[in-house]
Amino acid sequence: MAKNKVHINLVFVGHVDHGKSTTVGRLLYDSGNVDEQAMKKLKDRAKEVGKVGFEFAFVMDNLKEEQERGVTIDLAHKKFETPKYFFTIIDAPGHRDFIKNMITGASQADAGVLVVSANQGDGIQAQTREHVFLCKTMGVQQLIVAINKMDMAKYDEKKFNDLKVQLSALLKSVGYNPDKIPFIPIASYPGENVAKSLGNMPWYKGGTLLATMDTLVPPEKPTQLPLRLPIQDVYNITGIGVVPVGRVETGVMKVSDKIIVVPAREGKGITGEVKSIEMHHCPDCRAEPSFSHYYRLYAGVPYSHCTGSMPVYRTCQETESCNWRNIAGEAGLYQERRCCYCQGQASSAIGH
Ligand SMILES: Nc1nc2c(ncn2[C@@H]2O[C@H](COP(=O)(O)OP(=O)(O)O)[C@@H](O)[C@H]2O)c(=O)[nH]1
Ligand SMILES: [Mg+2]
Repeated sequence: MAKNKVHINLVFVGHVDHGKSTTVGRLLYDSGNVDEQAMKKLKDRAKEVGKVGFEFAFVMDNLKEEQERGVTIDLAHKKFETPKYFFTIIDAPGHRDFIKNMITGASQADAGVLVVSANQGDGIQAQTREHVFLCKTMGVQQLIVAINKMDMAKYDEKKFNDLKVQLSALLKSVGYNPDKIPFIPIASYPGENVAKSLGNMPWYKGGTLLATMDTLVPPEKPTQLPLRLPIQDVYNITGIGVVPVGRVETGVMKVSDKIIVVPAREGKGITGEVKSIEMHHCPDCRAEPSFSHYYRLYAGVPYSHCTGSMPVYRTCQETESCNWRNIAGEAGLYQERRCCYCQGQASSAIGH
């Protein structure tokens, strides 16, 4: 990865079928991150499973079930570079059945792109509302709104402006300042305004989605604070050992650091050592805040001490740094993001 560029985790959210995966796929394709050959294969695959038009979505929707159903189920992460930043793009599922995965995605993100379809009868839907609420709850500080499927709305300026007014009211109601949020009319299937402008909306004077991503403000990096690392998932890999996965929220973690995983099985914490760190499957020697969960830490800590059944919902046993409160939501209890890591993941790691 580009070490000289600031890293931003960017989650794509919004109601199912409004075009999140297609937008991400188009962004990757138009910027040269997916080659012609791979795109052709995805197009053939879409045809084969009776999902013509889903080829861009399939860039992110890799699971067999996702492709057959034409719906994102799990989170997908892709690295992506703009002239200014190094992004980890997180494609979240919009379907209400997979809201748990969307919450995990939002909890990893510094910024979000809310995708809303301008097609007749679409606009603000249940998961548009819910995702805006959850982004705010999970601490996603900045949003970009992409009003998609403008081709189906005949690239109509009025349609765009009407939706912008409605969305501004929704964003304001959960605590975002709509005046600071860029609204971009796009059509990701035909490729309008995602990475390139095709000239279908001469009334729109702003930048493409790609250009707007570079106007995001880099997240703060609280590296001076003690290490706090939410364990999002834990793998037990034969020949390697226990591999917790998570994102550093505060502090810095380096190879050979002694860490404590808390609360662990008995609630007393357990010590271990960082053997190696990885992000996007590349070895790294240092993990800092804002790096997404793709790095791995190999610690001498038994698997059973790291595992938590439901990452986002479990109760924190470390009270010292966790001043969190519960927020009731539709799918159960959502907790404020800064606490998710001390509890949800069963453990946080404290550097010494
Ligand atoms: N006409 C048109 N169709 C689109 C556009 N964006 C997405 N779609 C279609 O909408 C459907 C759902 O897209 P998908 O990316 O899977 O939506 P997601 O559930 O939000 O990820 C697919 O058939 C896409 O081809 C667009 O800008 N224009
Ligand atoms: Mg999708």
